[in-house]
Amino acid sequence: MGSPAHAIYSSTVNFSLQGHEFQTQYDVQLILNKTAQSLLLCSAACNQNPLCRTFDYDSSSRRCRLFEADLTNGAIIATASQTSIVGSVKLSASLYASMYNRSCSACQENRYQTCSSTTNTCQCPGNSYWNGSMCPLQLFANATCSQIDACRSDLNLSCIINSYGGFTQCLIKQALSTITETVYALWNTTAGSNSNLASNGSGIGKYSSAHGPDNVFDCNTNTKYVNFGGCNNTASGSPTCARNTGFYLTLQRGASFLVAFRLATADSYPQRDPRIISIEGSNSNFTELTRGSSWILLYNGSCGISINQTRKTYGSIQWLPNNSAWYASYRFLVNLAMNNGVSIPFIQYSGVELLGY
Ligand SMILES: [Ca+2]
Repeated sequence: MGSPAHAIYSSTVNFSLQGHEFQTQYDVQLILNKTAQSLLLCSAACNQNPLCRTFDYDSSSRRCRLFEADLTNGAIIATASQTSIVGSVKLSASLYASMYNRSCSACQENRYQTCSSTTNTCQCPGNSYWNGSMCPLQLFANATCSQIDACRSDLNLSCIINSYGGFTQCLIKQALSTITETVYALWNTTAGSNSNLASNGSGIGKYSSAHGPDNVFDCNTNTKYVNFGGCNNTASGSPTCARNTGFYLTLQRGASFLVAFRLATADSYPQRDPRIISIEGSNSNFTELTRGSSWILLYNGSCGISINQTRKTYGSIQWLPNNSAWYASYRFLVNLAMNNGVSIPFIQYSGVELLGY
């Protein structure tokens, strides 16, 4: 065999002692489970699949299993069958160095790197990442990671700074709220200012008794949150009714890393939809959450709802710029509605989805 970097679909394999099989940490890492007539054919099947890093073969049952895992997230274990053996594809930096990021001709018919059709360069194969010298396997949920692409992107995992900021972890983006959050309604409140709690009823400083803040996180666009804010005429309203209203909550799941959000419209007039909103975060004690100084501004801008958007549907996802901190509490305020000078009696929305880690 010539220089490994130029070898065509070749690999070197280390074999275990007889009486061993391979055990993956994650079931998804089993690529193939079939029968093969010989160890050589099973070994060849692994070699031909760039994802295969380990295989095991039992010459009695002829079971041939190919795995994406290696010894970083799998183990060679003893088994009752003395005819079972494990093969591990031998990997070293020299196999990767001569081709990474080069034109695809450098990795043609090579199992260690694949040609990216978008950049026409040699890149790490699926579920692995370039760490500067090799293509180690991407990591699974909660694993410690040190670079942005080190986590299994096919499982929606990203490498995120954890709540202590000391190391990073592979985490999955998800909705941060549950349907049983306790939500406090606000009026006459702007980012940085003290919170004014709204009570239920009709008119100034009230939210609708029938459409309270608990409807924001109930995952149901048929229910809405209606806040009258400073509006003293709940029938005809005014052009500025319900500006600077919203809510705050302390997430039941605890400190979370908010990266994006989206809002859903309610059932009636689109002029009553929110347009510009602010989001602040806090780790202060519950009793301090009414103080403006407890809150740190994370977002101020479009809420993602479009003009005359279809009723009871979500607007586009809005991303927070450069949020790098974890907060347990979030304050959400609507600064401006869609009314554009038209009188409205209140501001309404059917849901807010907070997305993060
Ligand atoms: Ca709702």
